[in-house]
Amino acid sequence: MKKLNVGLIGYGFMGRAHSNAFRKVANFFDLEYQPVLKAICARDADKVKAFASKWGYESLETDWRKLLARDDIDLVDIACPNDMHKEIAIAAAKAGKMILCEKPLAMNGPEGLKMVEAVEKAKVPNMVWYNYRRVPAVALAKQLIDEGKLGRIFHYRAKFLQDWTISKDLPQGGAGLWRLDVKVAGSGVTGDLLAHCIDTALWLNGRLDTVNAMTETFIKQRKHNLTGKVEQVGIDDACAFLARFQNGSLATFESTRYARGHKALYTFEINGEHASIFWDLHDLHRLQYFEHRDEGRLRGWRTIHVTDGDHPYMDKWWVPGLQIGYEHSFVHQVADFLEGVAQGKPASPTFRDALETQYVCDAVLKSAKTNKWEKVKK
Ligand code: SOE
Repeated sequence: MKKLNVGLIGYGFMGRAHSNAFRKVANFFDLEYQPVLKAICARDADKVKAFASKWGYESLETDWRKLLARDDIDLVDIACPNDMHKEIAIAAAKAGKMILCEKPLAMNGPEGLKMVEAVEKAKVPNMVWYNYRRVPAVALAKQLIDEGKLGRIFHYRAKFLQDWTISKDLPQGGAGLWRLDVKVAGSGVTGDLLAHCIDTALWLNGRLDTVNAMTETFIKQRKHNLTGKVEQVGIDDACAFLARFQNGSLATFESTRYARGHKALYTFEINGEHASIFWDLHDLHRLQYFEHRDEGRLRGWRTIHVTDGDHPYMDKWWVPGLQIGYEHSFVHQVADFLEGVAQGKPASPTFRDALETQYVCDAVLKSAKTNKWEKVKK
């Protein structure tokens, strides 16, 4: 196996999810390349040291520019807050590194476009961590749709519901809470949660043409962790939008961090001419499927336990019937990326694919302001 040296930037929740994937992938997949945890980089020297020792990184940096200047780093993984993505990605492309970037690609479309131009100019392999595409049940949904089992698609319905920001005493900004600070996150639930729903939707059902959205910020002011002052909240706490796909189907998307009782309820349902599909992140190893062409007396929603050897990715894990979970979607994504590197074929979503999601987010946020239908930039 050829070694591929990884330099990870950021050690939060996503830094852990990615590190775990790099460590496990070669144990389960037969690949030409094996990731090596070469260096971890973040600003806080003590924390970065602790992270390096816990996860087995060989070295550490506290300045990402130094990481990019190193000859022994092949791949840069950007897992730090959104406002840093653009600068690091462009510099990493110029340094000729392969780049993985945490979602969303950027703060907005124009930033994302510059990142796309940089990686395409440098011709470096690149991918964005929209991990839910790699949940076997979601990948199975993609197979069924591509095989034409659903026929013409009429409806797409997606939701991503959480409840962790309801308290008005929760501050904004700083480690762990930068998602509430618009200057760092770019937007609220639109870029953080709906971006996942949009990415999956574009993958499963094609391009989105137009959107009509509403957003709300329920708590207008919060103490900022870095300044210690009470400041305006600039993110969208909740967002719902209607959309039309290029294939003529109609869609509704909803996301909030104010749905008491829901921690990470990502669901989607697709209704086609012959069949329907429903998926739920809380039950991620199952796909619900309704087939109208079944014999009438037996017709009904069936629950497919997506754990058999002929289900996507499942032959790489245990024996049929034993399920896997959230962390494995990241392992699959690294496996696909490395396979792509070996074969010279980009693994999706590339930066360019993810730019499409960014453009949908931009149109959604614009529509919430103008109160009008907005076209998605192509
Ligand atoms: C937010 O709470 C969050 O962690 C997102 O940032 C992730 O992308 C999502 O997968 C789970 O929720």
